Amino acid sequence: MARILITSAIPYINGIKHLGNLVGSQLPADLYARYARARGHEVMFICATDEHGTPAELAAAKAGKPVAEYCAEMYEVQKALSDGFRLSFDHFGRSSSARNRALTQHFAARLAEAGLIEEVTESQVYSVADGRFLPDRYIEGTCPNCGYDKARGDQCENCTKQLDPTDLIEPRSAVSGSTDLEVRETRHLYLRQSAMRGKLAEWIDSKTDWPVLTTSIAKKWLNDGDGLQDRGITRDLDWGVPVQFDGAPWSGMEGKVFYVWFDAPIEYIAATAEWADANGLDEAAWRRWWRLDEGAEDVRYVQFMGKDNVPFHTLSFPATIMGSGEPWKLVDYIKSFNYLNYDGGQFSTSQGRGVFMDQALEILPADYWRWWLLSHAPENSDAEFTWENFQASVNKDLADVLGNFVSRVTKFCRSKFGEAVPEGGPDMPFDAATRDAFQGYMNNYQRHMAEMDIRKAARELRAMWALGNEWLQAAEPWALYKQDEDEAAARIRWSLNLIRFYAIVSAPFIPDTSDRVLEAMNCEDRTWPSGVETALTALPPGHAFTVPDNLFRKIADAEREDWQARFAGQRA
Ligand code: B3M
Ligand code: ZN
Repeated sequence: MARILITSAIPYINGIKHLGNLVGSQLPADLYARYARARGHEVMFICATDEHGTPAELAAAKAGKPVAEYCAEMYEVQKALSDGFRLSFDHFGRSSSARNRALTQHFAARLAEAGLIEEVTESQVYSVADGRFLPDRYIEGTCPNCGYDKARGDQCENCTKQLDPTDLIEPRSAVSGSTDLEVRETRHLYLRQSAMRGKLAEWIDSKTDWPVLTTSIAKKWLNDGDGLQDRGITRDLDWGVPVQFDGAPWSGMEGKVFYVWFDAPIEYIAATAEWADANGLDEAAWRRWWRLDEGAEDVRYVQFMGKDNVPFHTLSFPATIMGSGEPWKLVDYIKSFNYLNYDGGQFSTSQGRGVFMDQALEILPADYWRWWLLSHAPENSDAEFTWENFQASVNKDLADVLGNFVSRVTKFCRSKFGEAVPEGGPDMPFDAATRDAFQGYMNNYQRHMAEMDIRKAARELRAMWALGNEWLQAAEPWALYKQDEDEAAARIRWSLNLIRFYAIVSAPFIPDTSDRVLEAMNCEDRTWPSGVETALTALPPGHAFTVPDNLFRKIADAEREDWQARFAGQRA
């Protein structure tokens, strides 16, 4: 048994996430957490809301609410949705917590002691009407390259040219539209990441088992990008962790906050402390996951995230940890994801294009989405959600293969033998070839799950479902029943056991269905099967069960077309 610390990138507080966000970190992290627990490991699975920064402030202003109130409300909304998708976090924290404030200021103090923080004077655009400095992306104007009139100060969305705010023609505030802008000087603190280049490079080089997607991004930024330039870690904003060092001020930094990307990853640690607080546990309870000198030496730490978050997790956050000079746990493995596109384009939060977490649960239960998203996870390349593909996958894999097997077997048993596992015929399940094929799929499934090869794992699981169906088709207990009732009883007994087996091994993908099936099978023992053969004799003759309602319903063509039109854009 191992101890596994699992974190998912923490979603921004401003607004409900779409399915592309979900499959890029939280959902695969949940799959892995569930699998690790099922295999008997001690797991700490952490996520949180990322509550600081300009987007949170502006979203609150748009909603006409004080930002703290807005964040508290949106936290509840996001928490309810993660519960709805059955994301099994041990704790879902908040980056605005007192724990994170203290830890962020603690790390800042250690970095300052190590001489890794320096003061820099910058020129920045100030909006007189808004009474604030504007981050680059909140300055809009006409693109000097293509003439697009809604180009942002960091980039033109239309022609993708990278811009500086001063490049824009007729710049205006994206907050108020005001053109009363001036360039003012402001002082900020920088983290001297460049001083840690050698250490970071050595560390990344030692991670030879990381996925190519992760290391390629890390190395790109390390070697030829701007990723290791010294980085501003403070902002002229009201909302965030106040710039203090173990509670002590830094002259000239009054009224400023730490940059959201400085405090957000520290929230992984803070949320674990929040977990201890919420459960009435002491400091040692969370520190044993994070401090190498207090028990974390034997922890394996795995992070899940979308590819755009990789530089922050391979360079910036490790720089914070290493630079602190304290024995905090560094990540052992980073599983990163490409993007999920939506029906011929991209998911778009601003345009309301695609399916968002709340809408998904309004139209179908979580397991339908979990199965499709995980079995099509954007691992080696970007993936695309299409309604046709979703419909086909639900109707075939879930309804025709898994659902149908459970329904046929339990109903046939009830009608011929009653609602208990029938007795008679040979003990030995299946023929040897079927058993071996099963065991082969099972071995592959376990290997892929352990290696976080999600699509491959889904494929092996689907193969186990399909093999059961094919076998049953050929085994024909319904035809056999008239000639050889004992043999038919044996085949139904193995099939009922197979249902229980499916419920246990499929649980990381489709946990609600698994619960329903195990309840119907009257089975509380969820011990992971040690081998197919023993698993298929677990339910003895005479064991009572009930016939569950249909596990999955099919998606009709008309419904599919309806949804396709409904989610094409313009979400309210
Ligand atoms: N909130 C970006 C995102 O949701 C950011 C991740 C923080 S992880 C520490 O993609
Ligand atoms: Zn342009």
